Amino acid sequence: MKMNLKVEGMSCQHCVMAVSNALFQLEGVENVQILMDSKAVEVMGAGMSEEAIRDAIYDAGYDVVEVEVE
Ligand SMILES: [Cu+2]
Repeated sequence: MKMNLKVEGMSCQHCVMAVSNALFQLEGVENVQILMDSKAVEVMGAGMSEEAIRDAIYDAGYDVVEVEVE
């Protein structure tokens, strides 16, 4: 399973690490790829919860503006 998110608010490598760390704490998340310039966050894994992913990113201080599940 793969989710493509668009996340607002990431402005440096610290932000990228914060989002990445928050996602890796979640159940089912196996890999995370972030392209800061295009605000793209790709989350790969099995049995992931979209709600948990949204909450984790929000709690880290960023906004999810789009989610596409592949
Ligand atoms: Cu930053």
